[in-house]
Amino acid sequence: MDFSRSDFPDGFTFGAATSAYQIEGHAQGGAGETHWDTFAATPGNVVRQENGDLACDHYNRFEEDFDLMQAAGLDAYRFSTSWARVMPDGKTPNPEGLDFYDRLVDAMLERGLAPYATLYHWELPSPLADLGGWRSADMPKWFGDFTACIMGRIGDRMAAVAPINEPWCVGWLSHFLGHHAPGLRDIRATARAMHHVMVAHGTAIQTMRGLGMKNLGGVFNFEWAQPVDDSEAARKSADLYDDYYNRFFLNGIFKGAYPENVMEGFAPHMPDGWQDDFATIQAPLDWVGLNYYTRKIIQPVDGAWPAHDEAPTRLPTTQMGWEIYPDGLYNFLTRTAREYTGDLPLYVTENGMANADVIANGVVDDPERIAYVSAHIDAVKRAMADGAPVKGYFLWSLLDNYEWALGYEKRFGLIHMDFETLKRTPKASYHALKSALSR
Ligand code: IFM
Repeated sequence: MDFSRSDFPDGFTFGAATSAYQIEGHAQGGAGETHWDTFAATPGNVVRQENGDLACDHYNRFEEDFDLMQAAGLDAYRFSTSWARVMPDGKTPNPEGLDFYDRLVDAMLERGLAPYATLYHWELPSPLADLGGWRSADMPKWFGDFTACIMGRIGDRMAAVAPINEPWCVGWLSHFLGHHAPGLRDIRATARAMHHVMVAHGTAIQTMRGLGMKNLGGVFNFEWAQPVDDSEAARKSADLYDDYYNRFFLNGIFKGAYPENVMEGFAPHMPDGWQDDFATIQAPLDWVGLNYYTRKIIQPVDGAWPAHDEAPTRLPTTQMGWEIYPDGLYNFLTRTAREYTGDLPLYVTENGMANADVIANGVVDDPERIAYVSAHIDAVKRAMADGAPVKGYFLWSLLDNYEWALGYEKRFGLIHMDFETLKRTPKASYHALKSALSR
Protein backbone atom coordinates (compact mmCIF):
# COMPACT_ATOMS: atom_id res chain seq x y z
CA MET A 1 0.00 0.00 0.00
CA ASP A 2 0.96 3.55 -0.67
CA PHE A 3 1.67 4.55 2.93
CA SER A 4 3.59 3.45 5.97
CA ARG A 5 2.92 3.64 9.68
CA SER A 6 5.72 6.18 10.00
CA ASP A 7 3.62 8.68 7.97
CA PHE A 8 1.33 8.94 11.02
CA PRO A 9 1.91 10.32 14.52
CA ASP A 10 2.82 7.90 17.33
CA GLY A 11 -0.29 6.40 18.83
CA PHE A 12 -2.33 6.56 15.61
CA THR A 13 -4.49 3.42 15.68
CA PHE A 14 -4.80 1.02 12.77
CA GLY A 15 -7.56 -1.53 13.16
CA ALA A 16 -10.04 -3.76 11.40
CA ALA A 17 -13.78 -3.91 11.99
CA THR A 18 -16.53 -6.56 11.94
CA SER A 19 -19.95 -7.04 13.51
CA ALA A 20 -21.49 -9.87 15.50
CA TYR A 21 -24.28 -11.10 13.23
CA GLN A 22 -22.10 -10.82 10.12
CA ILE A 23 -19.40 -13.21 11.38
CA GLU A 24 -20.15 -15.04 14.64
CA GLY A 25 -22.63 -17.73 13.60
CA HIS A 26 -25.80 -16.63 15.34
CA ALA A 27 -27.33 -20.11 15.74
CA GLN A 28 -24.75 -21.03 18.38
CA GLY A 29 -24.39 -20.28 22.08
CA GLY A 30 -28.04 -19.84 23.00
CA ALA A 31 -28.61 -16.57 21.11
CA GLY A 32 -32.25 -15.59 20.62
CA GLU A 33 -34.08 -15.02 17.35
CA THR A 34 -33.65 -11.56 15.85
CA HIS A 35 -35.59 -9.43 13.39
CA TRP A 36 -32.82 -10.21 10.86
CA ASP A 37 -33.55 -13.93 11.06
CA THR A 38 -37.19 -13.50 10.12
CA PHE A 39 -36.46 -10.72 7.61
CA ALA A 40 -33.97 -13.07 5.89
CA ALA A 41 -36.44 -15.97 5.97
CA THR A 42 -38.98 -13.89 4.04
CA PRO A 43 -38.66 -14.40 0.26
CA GLY A 44 -37.36 -11.40 -1.66
CA ASN A 45 -35.55 -9.66 1.19
CA VAL A 46 -32.08 -11.27 1.10
CA VAL A 47 -30.16 -12.80 -1.79
CA ARG A 48 -30.83 -16.57 -1.71
CA GLN A 49 -32.53 -16.04 1.69
CA GLU A 50 -29.08 -16.36 3.30
CA ASN A 51 -28.78 -15.67 7.02
CA GLY A 52 -26.17 -15.40 9.76
CA ASP A 53 -26.69 -18.85 11.31
CA LEU A 54 -23.10 -19.95 10.66
CA ALA A 55 -21.47 -16.99 8.84
CA CYS A 56 -17.69 -17.23 9.49
CA ASP A 57 -18.12 -19.31 12.65
CA HIS A 58 -16.08 -16.67 14.45
CA TYR A 59 -17.89 -17.89 17.58
CA ASN A 60 -15.59 -20.95 17.57
CA ARG A 61 -12.68 -19.62 15.50
CA PHE A 62 -11.97 -16.19 16.98
CA GLU A 63 -8.51 -17.22 18.23
CA GLU A 64 -7.43 -17.99 14.66
CA ASP A 65 -8.88 -14.67 13.48
CA PHE A 66 -7.10 -12.71 16.20
CA ASP A 67 -3.81 -14.51 15.45
CA LEU A 68 -4.11 -13.23 11.88
CA MET A 69 -4.83 -9.70 13.12
CA GLN A 70 -1.83 -9.79 15.42
CA ALA A 71 0.40 -11.13 12.62
CA ALA A 72 -0.72 -8.22 10.40
CA GLY A 73 0.49 -5.75 13.03
CA LEU A 74 -2.98 -4.28 13.68
CA ASP A 75 -3.48 -2.31 16.91
CA ALA A 76 -7.21 -2.59 17.50
CA TYR A 77 -10.31 -4.63 16.79
CA ARG A 78 -13.71 -2.98 16.30
CA PHE A 79 -16.37 -5.60 17.07
CA SER A 80 -20.00 -5.56 18.16
CA THR A 81 -21.94 -7.29 20.90
CA SER A 82 -25.11 -9.10 19.89
CA TRP A 83 -28.06 -8.04 22.04
CA ALA A 84 -29.83 -11.33 21.31
CA ARG A 85 -26.77 -13.35 22.35
CA VAL A 86 -26.44 -11.43 25.61
CA MET A 87 -30.23 -11.29 26.24
CA PRO A 88 -32.07 -13.77 23.99
CA ASP A 89 -35.50 -12.28 24.74
CA GLY A 90 -34.07 -8.76 24.82
CA LYS A 91 -34.39 -8.51 28.59
CA THR A 92 -33.03 -11.60 30.39
CA PRO A 93 -29.25 -12.20 30.56
CA ASN A 94 -27.81 -15.33 28.97
CA PRO A 95 -24.72 -16.44 30.94
CA GLU A 96 -23.35 -18.28 27.87
CA GLY A 97 -23.48 -15.07 25.83
CA LEU A 98 -21.81 -13.01 28.52
CA ASP A 99 -19.09 -15.66 28.92
CA PHE A 100 -18.48 -15.58 25.17
CA TYR A 101 -17.79 -11.83 25.11
CA ASP A 102 -15.64 -12.17 28.21
CA ARG A 103 -13.45 -14.76 26.44
CA LEU A 104 -13.46 -12.74 23.24
CA VAL A 105 -12.17 -9.60 24.94
CA ASP A 106 -9.47 -11.49 26.84
CA ALA A 107 -8.33 -13.12 23.60
CA MET A 108 -7.97 -9.67 22.00
CA LEU A 109 -6.00 -8.33 24.94
CA GLU A 110 -3.69 -11.37 24.98
CA ARG A 111 -2.69 -10.45 21.43
CA GLY A 112 -2.28 -6.73 22.08
CA LEU A 113 -5.47 -5.79 20.21
CA ALA A 114 -7.32 -2.87 21.79
CA PRO A 115 -11.08 -3.65 22.08
CA TYR A 116 -13.29 -1.04 20.34
CA ALA A 117 -16.84 -2.21 20.99
CA THR A 118 -20.13 -1.27 19.36
CA LEU A 119 -23.14 -2.21 21.46
CA TYR A 120 -25.66 -2.62 18.64
CA HIS A 121 -25.00 -3.53 15.03
CA TRP A 122 -28.52 -4.35 13.87
CA GLU A 123 -29.68 -7.71 15.25
CA LEU A 124 -32.64 -6.73 17.40
CA PRO A 125 -34.13 -9.54 19.55
CA SER A 126 -37.48 -10.56 18.00
CA PRO A 127 -39.51 -10.11 21.22
CA LEU A 128 -38.52 -6.43 21.22
CA ALA A 129 -39.34 -6.15 17.52
CA ASP A 130 -42.78 -7.55 18.42
CA LEU A 131 -43.19 -4.66 20.87
CA GLY A 132 -42.51 -2.14 18.10
CA GLY A 133 -38.72 -2.22 17.99
CA TRP A 134 -37.17 1.16 17.17
CA ARG A 135 -40.66 2.66 16.73
CA SER A 136 -41.29 2.18 20.43
CA ALA A 137 -40.53 4.96 22.92
CA ASP A 138 -39.45 2.20 25.34
CA MET A 139 -36.43 1.27 23.23
CA PRO A 140 -34.02 3.70 24.95
CA LYS A 141 -34.82 2.11 28.33
CA TRP A 142 -34.44 -1.46 27.03
CA PHE A 143 -31.21 -0.46 25.32
CA GLY A 144 -29.93 1.14 28.52
CA ASP A 145 -30.59 -2.12 30.39
CA PHE A 146 -28.74 -4.11 27.73
CA THR A 147 -25.85 -1.62 27.92
CA ALA A 148 -25.61 -2.03 31.70
CA CYS A 149 -25.71 -5.82 31.37
CA ILE A 150 -22.98 -6.28 28.75
CA MET A 151 -20.74 -3.43 29.90
CA GLY A 152 -21.16 -4.53 33.51
CA ARG A 153 -19.31 -7.65 32.36
CA ILE A 154 -16.70 -6.40 29.84
CA GLY A 155 -16.69 -2.61 30.35
CA ASP A 156 -13.59 -2.75 32.55
CA ARG A 157 -11.45 -3.80 29.54
CA MET A 158 -12.71 -1.55 26.74
CA ALA A 159 -10.42 0.85 24.88
CA ALA A 160 -13.47 2.61 23.43
CA VAL A 161 -17.21 2.04 23.06
CA ALA A 162 -19.94 3.44 20.79
CA PRO A 163 -23.61 2.60 21.29
CA ILE A 164 -25.10 2.17 17.81
CA ASN A 165 -23.48 1.46 14.47
CA GLU A 166 -24.78 3.73 11.70
CA PRO A 167 -27.99 5.23 13.11
CA TRP A 168 -29.06 6.19 9.56
CA CYS A 169 -29.22 2.51 8.60
CA VAL A 170 -31.21 1.64 11.72
CA GLY A 171 -33.63 4.51 11.06
CA TRP A 172 -33.95 5.43 7.38
CA LEU A 173 -32.63 2.39 5.51
CA SER A 174 -34.71 -0.01 7.59
CA HIS A 175 -37.95 1.99 8.07
CA PHE A 176 -38.18 4.31 5.02
CA LEU A 177 -36.44 2.37 2.25
CA GLY A 178 -37.24 -1.04 3.73
CA HIS A 179 -33.93 -2.52 2.59
CA HIS A 180 -32.98 -3.83 6.03
CA ALA A 181 -34.94 -5.42 8.88
CA PRO A 182 -37.69 -4.77 9.81
CA GLY A 183 -38.24 -3.85 6.14
CA LEU A 184 -40.78 -1.08 6.66
CA ARG A 185 -41.54 1.70 4.17
CA ASP A 186 -43.39 4.14 6.38
CA ILE A 187 -42.56 7.75 7.18
CA ARG A 188 -44.15 7.70 10.64
CA ALA A 189 -42.09 4.64 11.58
CA THR A 190 -38.99 6.36 10.15
CA ALA A 191 -39.42 9.60 12.09
CA ARG A 192 -39.88 7.65 15.30
CA ALA A 193 -37.02 5.24 14.69
CA MET A 194 -34.61 8.07 13.76
CA HIS A 195 -35.46 9.87 17.00
CA HIS A 196 -35.52 6.83 19.30
CA VAL A 197 -32.13 5.74 17.99
CA MET A 198 -30.78 9.11 19.09
CA VAL A 199 -32.34 8.86 22.53
CA ALA A 200 -31.08 5.27 22.90
CA HIS A 201 -27.59 6.45 21.93
CA GLY A 202 -27.64 9.12 24.65
CA THR A 203 -29.13 6.73 27.21
CA ALA A 204 -26.35 4.22 26.59
CA ILE A 205 -23.69 6.92 26.95
CA GLN A 206 -25.20 8.02 30.26
CA THR A 207 -25.43 4.40 31.44
CA MET A 208 -21.76 3.78 30.65
CA ARG A 209 -20.71 7.02 32.37
CA GLY A 210 -22.63 5.72 35.38
CA LEU A 211 -20.46 2.61 35.25
CA GLY A 212 -17.38 4.84 35.33
CA MET A 213 -16.40 4.08 31.74
CA LYS A 214 -14.28 6.36 29.60
CA ASN A 215 -13.63 6.98 25.91
CA LEU A 216 -17.21 6.81 24.71
CA GLY A 217 -18.16 7.90 21.21
CA GLY A 218 -20.69 7.71 18.40
CA VAL A 219 -20.30 6.03 15.00
CA PHE A 220 -22.12 7.50 11.97
CA ASN A 221 -22.13 6.54 8.30
CA PHE A 222 -21.81 9.37 5.83
CA GLU A 223 -22.31 9.65 2.08
CA TRP A 224 -21.17 12.74 0.24
CA ALA A 225 -24.14 14.28 -1.64
CA GLN A 226 -23.31 15.84 -5.01
CA PRO A 227 -26.01 17.81 -6.90
CA VAL A 228 -26.47 16.37 -10.40
CA ASP A 229 -26.07 19.85 -11.98
CA ASP A 230 -25.85 23.54 -11.10
CA SER A 231 -29.60 24.10 -10.79
CA GLU A 232 -31.17 25.40 -7.59
CA ALA A 233 -33.48 22.37 -7.52
CA ALA A 234 -30.53 19.95 -7.65
CA ARG A 235 -28.70 21.83 -4.92
CA LYS A 236 -31.78 21.71 -2.67
CA SER A 237 -32.19 17.99 -3.28
CA ALA A 238 -28.57 17.28 -2.44
CA ASP A 239 -28.85 19.43 0.70
CA LEU A 240 -31.88 17.46 1.86
CA TYR A 241 -30.06 14.16 1.24
CA ASP A 242 -27.06 15.49 3.17
CA ASP A 243 -29.35 16.60 5.99
CA TYR A 244 -31.29 13.40 6.57
CA TYR A 245 -28.32 11.12 5.82
CA ASN A 246 -25.40 12.91 7.45
CA ARG A 247 -26.30 16.00 9.43
CA PHE A 248 -29.40 14.75 11.27
CA PHE A 249 -27.28 12.87 13.81
CA LEU A 250 -24.46 15.39 14.26
CA ASN A 251 -26.96 18.26 14.49
CA GLY A 252 -28.95 16.38 17.13
CA ILE A 253 -25.91 15.56 19.24
CA PHE A 254 -23.80 18.69 18.79
CA LYS A 255 -26.42 21.39 18.15
CA GLY A 256 -29.47 20.05 19.99
CA ALA A 257 -31.80 20.34 16.97
CA TYR A 258 -32.64 18.43 13.79
CA PRO A 259 -32.24 20.06 10.33
CA GLU A 260 -35.32 22.12 9.44
CA ASN A 261 -35.81 20.64 5.97
CA VAL A 262 -35.85 17.12 7.44
CA MET A 263 -38.47 18.23 9.93
CA GLU A 264 -40.63 19.38 7.00
CA GLY A 265 -41.13 15.68 6.31
CA PHE A 266 -40.91 14.31 9.85
CA ALA A 267 -42.75 16.88 12.01
CA PRO A 268 -46.28 15.40 11.77
CA HIS A 269 -44.92 11.97 12.67
CA MET A 270 -42.63 12.66 15.63
CA PRO A 271 -43.39 11.05 19.01
CA ASP A 272 -44.92 13.19 21.76
CA GLY A 273 -42.45 15.29 23.70
CA TRP A 274 -39.55 14.67 21.34
CA GLN A 275 -38.22 18.22 21.85
CA ASP A 276 -37.53 17.37 25.51
CA ASP A 277 -35.11 14.56 24.67
CA PHE A 278 -32.11 16.60 23.61
CA ALA A 279 -30.55 16.67 27.08
CA THR A 280 -30.18 12.89 26.74
CA ILE A 281 -29.23 12.96 23.06
CA GLN A 282 -26.52 15.52 23.78
CA ALA A 283 -24.71 13.43 26.41
CA PRO A 284 -21.08 14.52 25.91
CA LEU A 285 -18.86 12.32 23.75
CA ASP A 286 -15.11 11.68 23.82
CA TRP A 287 -14.74 10.94 20.11
CA VAL A 288 -16.67 10.59 16.86
CA GLY A 289 -16.33 7.75 14.36
CA LEU A 290 -17.06 8.14 10.64
CA ASN A 291 -17.91 5.22 8.38
CA TYR A 292 -17.28 6.26 4.81
CA TYR A 293 -17.58 4.40 1.50
CA THR A 294 -18.96 6.53 -1.32
CA ARG A 295 -20.61 9.60 -2.83
CA LYS A 296 -24.08 9.81 -4.38
CA ILE A 297 -25.15 12.08 -7.25
CA ILE A 298 -28.56 13.47 -6.33
CA GLN A 299 -31.25 14.62 -8.75
CA PRO A 300 -34.70 16.04 -8.04
CA VAL A 301 -37.74 14.04 -9.17
CA ASP A 302 -41.47 14.67 -9.15
CA GLY A 303 -43.26 12.98 -6.30
CA ALA A 304 -43.70 12.87 -2.56
CA TRP A 305 -41.09 14.15 -0.08
CA PRO A 306 -38.10 13.80 -0.24
CA ALA A 307 -38.63 13.89 -4.04
CA HIS A 308 -35.16 12.97 -5.22
CA ASP A 309 -33.24 10.05 -6.64
CA GLU A 310 -29.69 8.89 -7.34
CA ALA A 311 -28.22 9.59 -10.78
CA PRO A 312 -25.58 7.27 -12.28
CA THR A 313 -21.89 8.00 -11.75
CA ARG A 314 -19.18 8.10 -14.39
CA LEU A 315 -16.43 7.12 -11.96
CA PRO A 316 -15.24 3.54 -11.26
CA THR A 317 -17.38 1.59 -8.80
CA THR A 318 -16.90 -1.33 -6.39
CA GLN A 319 -18.67 -4.71 -6.39
CA MET A 320 -21.49 -2.95 -4.50
CA GLY A 321 -21.90 -0.51 -7.40
CA TRP A 322 -20.63 2.26 -5.12
CA GLU A 323 -18.63 5.07 -6.71
CA ILE A 324 -15.01 5.31 -5.54
CA TYR A 325 -14.59 8.88 -4.29
CA PRO A 326 -11.84 9.34 -1.66
CA ASP A 327 -12.29 13.13 -1.60
CA GLY A 328 -15.59 12.54 0.19
CA LEU A 329 -13.66 11.16 3.17
CA TYR A 330 -11.42 14.23 3.21
CA ASN A 331 -14.52 16.45 2.99
CA PHE A 332 -16.30 14.73 5.89
CA LEU A 333 -13.28 14.65 8.20
CA THR A 334 -12.56 18.35 7.72
CA ARG A 335 -16.23 19.40 7.78
CA THR A 336 -17.02 17.40 10.91
CA ALA A 337 -14.13 18.96 12.82
CA ARG A 338 -14.86 22.45 11.49
CA GLU A 339 -18.62 22.52 12.01
CA TYR A 340 -19.29 20.11 14.88
CA THR A 341 -16.53 18.53 16.90
CA GLY A 342 -13.54 20.93 17.04
CA ASP A 343 -10.65 19.21 18.80
CA LEU A 344 -12.57 16.03 19.64
CA PRO A 345 -10.71 12.97 18.28
CA LEU A 346 -12.10 11.60 15.02
CA TYR A 347 -11.74 8.00 13.84
CA VAL A 348 -12.47 6.45 10.49
CA THR A 349 -14.36 3.55 12.01
CA GLU A 350 -15.14 1.87 8.66
CA ASN A 351 -13.75 2.16 5.17
CA GLY A 352 -13.16 -0.49 2.54
CA MET A 353 -14.55 -2.06 -0.61
CA ALA A 354 -16.36 -5.15 -1.79
CA ASN A 355 -14.61 -6.85 -4.66
CA ALA A 356 -15.35 -9.98 -6.68
CA ASP A 357 -12.27 -11.70 -5.24
CA VAL A 358 -11.40 -15.21 -6.35
CA ILE A 359 -8.97 -17.65 -4.87
CA ALA A 360 -6.56 -19.35 -7.29
CA ASN A 361 -3.85 -21.75 -6.13
CA GLY A 362 -4.32 -20.54 -2.58
CA VAL A 363 -3.77 -16.88 -3.52
CA VAL A 364 -6.22 -13.96 -3.69
CA ASP A 365 -5.01 -11.00 -5.71
CA ASP A 366 -6.99 -7.86 -4.97
CA PRO A 367 -5.10 -4.87 -6.41
CA GLU A 368 -8.40 -2.96 -6.52
CA ARG A 369 -8.66 -3.07 -2.71
CA ILE A 370 -5.01 -2.09 -2.28
CA ALA A 371 -5.64 0.95 -4.51
CA TYR A 372 -8.91 1.82 -2.73
CA VAL A 373 -7.38 1.71 0.74
CA SER A 374 -4.26 3.61 -0.36
CA ALA A 375 -6.37 6.40 -1.88
CA HIS A 376 -8.55 6.71 1.21
CA ILE A 377 -5.59 6.68 3.59
CA ASP A 378 -4.16 9.47 1.49
CA ALA A 379 -7.42 11.41 2.03
CA VAL A 380 -7.00 10.87 5.80
CA LYS A 381 -3.46 12.22 5.63
CA ARG A 382 -4.63 15.30 3.71
CA ALA A 383 -7.41 15.93 6.23
CA MET A 384 -4.91 15.65 9.10
CA ALA A 385 -2.54 18.05 7.37
CA ASP A 386 -5.46 20.48 7.15
CA GLY A 387 -6.17 20.23 10.86
CA ALA A 388 -8.67 17.37 11.32
CA PRO A 389 -7.73 15.55 14.56
CA VAL A 390 -7.93 12.01 13.16
CA LYS A 391 -6.60 9.42 15.60
CA GLY A 392 -7.25 6.12 13.87
CA TYR A 393 -8.42 4.19 10.81
CA PHE A 394 -10.34 0.88 10.80
CA LEU A 395 -10.68 -1.19 7.68
CA TRP A 396 -14.00 -2.80 6.84
CA SER A 397 -13.65 -5.66 7.05
CA LEU A 398 -11.34 -8.20 8.64
CA LEU A 399 -13.11 -11.14 6.97
CA ASP A 400 -15.42 -11.67 4.01
CA ASN A 401 -18.78 -11.91 5.76
CA TYR A 402 -22.58 -11.71 5.62
CA GLU A 403 -23.36 -8.50 3.76
CA TRP A 404 -26.94 -8.28 5.06
CA ALA A 405 -29.55 -8.19 2.26
CA LEU A 406 -26.80 -9.02 -0.26
CA GLY A 407 -25.87 -12.27 1.46
CA TYR A 408 -22.39 -13.78 1.16
CA GLU A 409 -21.38 -12.79 -2.36
CA LYS A 410 -20.08 -9.27 -1.65
CA ARG A 411 -16.54 -9.70 -0.35
CA PHE A 412 -15.22 -6.88 1.85
CA GLY A 413 -12.51 -8.83 3.73
CA LEU A 414 -8.76 -8.51 4.05
CA ILE A 415 -9.08 -12.25 4.58
CA HIS A 416 -10.89 -14.46 2.08
CA MET A 417 -13.49 -16.82 3.49
CA ASP A 418 -14.43 -20.13 1.91
CA PHE A 419 -17.99 -20.31 3.22
CA GLU A 420 -18.10 -24.10 2.61
CA THR A 421 -14.94 -25.07 4.49
CA LEU A 422 -14.55 -21.87 6.58
CA LYS A 423 -10.90 -21.77 5.55
CA ARG A 424 -9.35 -18.34 5.99
CA THR A 425 -6.88 -17.11 3.35
CA PRO A 426 -5.24 -13.70 3.75
CA LYS A 427 -5.56 -11.71 0.51
CA ALA A 428 -2.82 -9.67 -1.18
CA SER A 429 -4.33 -6.58 0.54
CA TYR A 430 -3.74 -8.22 3.95
CA HIS A 431 -0.06 -8.75 3.09
CA ALA A 432 0.24 -5.22 1.69
CA LEU A 433 -1.29 -3.74 4.85
CA LYS A 434 1.01 -5.84 7.01
CA SER A 435 4.05 -4.54 5.20
CA ALA A 436 2.78 -0.90 5.37
CA LEU A 437 2.26 -1.22 9.11
CA SER A 438 5.73 -2.65 9.69
CA ARG A 439 7.50 0.25 7.93
O1 IFM B 1 -21.30 -4.52 6.05
C1 IFM B 1 -21.66 -3.21 6.35
C2 IFM B 1 -21.59 -2.97 7.84
O2 IFM B 1 -22.43 -3.83 8.53
C3 IFM B 1 -21.98 -1.56 8.17
N1 IFM B 1 -21.29 -0.60 7.36
C4 IFM B 1 -21.22 -0.83 5.94
C5 IFM B 1 -20.74 -2.22 5.66
C6 IFM B 1 -20.66 -2.45 4.13
O3 IFM B 1 -21.92 -2.32 3.55
